[in-house]
Amino acid sequence: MPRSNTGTATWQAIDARRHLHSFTDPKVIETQGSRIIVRGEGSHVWDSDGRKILDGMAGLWCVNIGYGRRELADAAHAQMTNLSYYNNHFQSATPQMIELADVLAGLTPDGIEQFAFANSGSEANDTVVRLARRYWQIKGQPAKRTIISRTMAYHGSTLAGSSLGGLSHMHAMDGGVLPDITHIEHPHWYVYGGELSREDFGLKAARALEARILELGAENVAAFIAEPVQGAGGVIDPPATYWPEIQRICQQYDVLLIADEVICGFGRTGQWFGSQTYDIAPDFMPMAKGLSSGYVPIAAIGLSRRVSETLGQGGLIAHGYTYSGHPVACAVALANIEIIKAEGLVERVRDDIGPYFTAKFDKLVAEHPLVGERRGVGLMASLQLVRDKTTRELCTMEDNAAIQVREFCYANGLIVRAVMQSIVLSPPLVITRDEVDELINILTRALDEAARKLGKL
Ligand code: PXG
Repeated sequence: MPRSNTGTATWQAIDARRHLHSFTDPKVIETQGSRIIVRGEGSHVWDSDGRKILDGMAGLWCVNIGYGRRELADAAHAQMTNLSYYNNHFQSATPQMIELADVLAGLTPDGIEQFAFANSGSEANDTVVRLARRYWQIKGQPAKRTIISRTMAYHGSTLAGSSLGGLSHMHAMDGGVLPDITHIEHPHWYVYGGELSREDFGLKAARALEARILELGAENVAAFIAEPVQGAGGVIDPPATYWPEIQRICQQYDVLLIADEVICGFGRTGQWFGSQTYDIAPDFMPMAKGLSSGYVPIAAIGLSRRVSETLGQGGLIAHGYTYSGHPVACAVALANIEIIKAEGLVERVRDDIGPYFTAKFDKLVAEHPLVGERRGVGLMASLQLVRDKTTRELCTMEDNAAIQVREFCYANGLIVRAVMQSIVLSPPLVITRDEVDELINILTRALDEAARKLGKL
């Protein structure tokens, strides 16, 4: 197709015929057409009709420094011109991967000593599964293979990633979950807490891990994997009691702890990593997205001292990808981290724009008849849509409120996600106060409209 052949209708027609989308029903593309995004700057993107849209999701939770930063383009250009590719297989390395590993060691919690590289969060989690099982083999306990995860978790879309995830529609897509992966309940107090206090429910949810370990036998359990705050499952931040209890259980039963930082990493929660926000000491820290602010694909996996020392004693690591530690991706990630540091974006989320954003959401919970709960921390947030605030009765799929809100927002220049009956937001960390006001304004109008349709306003 000639490149000059542009225009929304033409793109949509070719797209419908030639392109199988991710996480989309092809029939929707056929009947409604795709949304073609052509440009981005700061916290906004533009579509192929020239419409300016505030991106409340930072792409897919990843464009932490905002769109269109020249520094990253310059870093990629310089690296491609000097050394466009080399790998880390068979004893090789490039200065960029070495420097990035060293910089990451300075940002991650104490005890994270070494880094492996991959190209996506899914690949990072596949890598973790292989390395965790390898760890126990080297330790002489090859039966420790099972990975325990949680319902509503998202850990990727590869075979291991989708199995680690706890989303039933993903399991249904290809007929199930890989062997030696199992799920416990996730800690969503508002829905599952019943009469328990948030704190008591946090302990109960964590103790589901202990029960599952005892059921399987600790001698068969390799690791527990969890996002510090569940992201794609609807931004579910756990009660304060949850993580300390999980940590105790993992220690007591000698189960490796995997903190999936793919969304939480690089400032999203107001610290460099979610593990710092929740005082978690993981053995594996897969990270991606904000590592390059989505400018290029790259992922890394932080390894604790005991993991890196054990793997160091076990001979050949028979694992790796052609593009593990790609020098262009590493150079871009380094430039991205430079910007996050220079502009104090982590502190900005913690002390300034995060609290500003949260206060606006709290106001909606207090005042809006459709909003029952605010969840999240830093700049990842969600609003639970409810039929009844006092009984915590949720909106149903038939109410269709979340999708209505999402569609109203898009039609009025704002991208949000609808997850079950929640509205999810994860804007760029550079979003300004004026842009937060714009976001809240459109979102409030969308909520009003949905509430009117349900007869609640
Ligand atoms: N772990 C977590 C916690 C994630 O959020 C992945 C792993 C996989 O990363 P890759 O790079 O392989 O996509 C993710 C990705 C959504 C949505 O619907 C979320 C993600 C990806 C696509 C859609 O919110 N998260």
